[in-house]
Amino acid sequence: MTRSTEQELERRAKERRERQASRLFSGRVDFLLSAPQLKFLPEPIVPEIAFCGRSNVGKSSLLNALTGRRAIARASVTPGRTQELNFFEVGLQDPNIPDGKPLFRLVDMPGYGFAKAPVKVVERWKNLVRTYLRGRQVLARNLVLVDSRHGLKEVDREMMKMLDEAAVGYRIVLTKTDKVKASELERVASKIADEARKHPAAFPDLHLTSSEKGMGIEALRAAVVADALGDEWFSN
Ligand SMILES: Nc1nc2c(ncn2[C@@H]2O[C@H](COP(=O)(O)OP(=O)(O)OP(=O)(O)O)[C@@H](O)[C@H]2O)c(=O)[nH]1
Ligand SMILES: [Mg+2]
Repeated sequence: MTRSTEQELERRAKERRERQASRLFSGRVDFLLSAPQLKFLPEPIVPEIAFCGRSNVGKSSLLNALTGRRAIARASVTPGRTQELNFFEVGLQDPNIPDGKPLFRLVDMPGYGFAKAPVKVVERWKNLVRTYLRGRQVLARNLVLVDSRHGLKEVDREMMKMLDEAAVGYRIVLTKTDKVKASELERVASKIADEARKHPAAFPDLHLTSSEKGMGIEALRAAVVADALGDEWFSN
């Protein structure tokens, strides 16, 4: 097989996975519950994928973009709006049972690093997030969102360190790429990739996304489905 045929086959396989993942996200997606405290977490019965990142980085917007819903996760103009762990259910294990178990869940986490929040509130979030991330058996993957205009901040590094320690693998997702010039994006991305290589639990490849323009969304859908359900889920 020539190299170009091989590349062509790879490209088609990638597109097929993206189509299958997009079809899954265009099916059932439901808000399950909001957990302001640990005791309100749902039963850990299916894999979960968590979305972490600084306040206002675009977690809720990315969740809306992935699920193709305009406002399933409230996207806010007021930073610090998401103060609970919000759970969303995707897919159905048995299509004949409409209110049956989902295939997996997405978890919208409270944003960190919001300067105006009172210390007590910040401590409470930190504790909630830390305990969830360290102790959740069904947590399959984290997405650490980073604003492509700002790059990594100290709070992001703290979060990455905590995930390294908890040995929870994470993907770094650059958000709002529509807001920066291509050259600037390249510079920021390569700097973050260099730093990611030093973090044992970080994936080496970054995801470049724009919830606004839809960039990188299909590829991220395929990655999320693979993380939650394994490569076996994709049929040939
Ligand atoms: N231009 C652009 N704006 C975006 C994008 N994603 C999010 N935003 C904007 O950024 C702001 C914050 O987005 P959210 O999705 O609410 O951010 P969040 O991380 O959920 O914020 P908290 O819940 O407060 O932690 C909103 O005004 C969004 O419209 C994007 O891809 N491009
Ligand atoms: Mg939010």
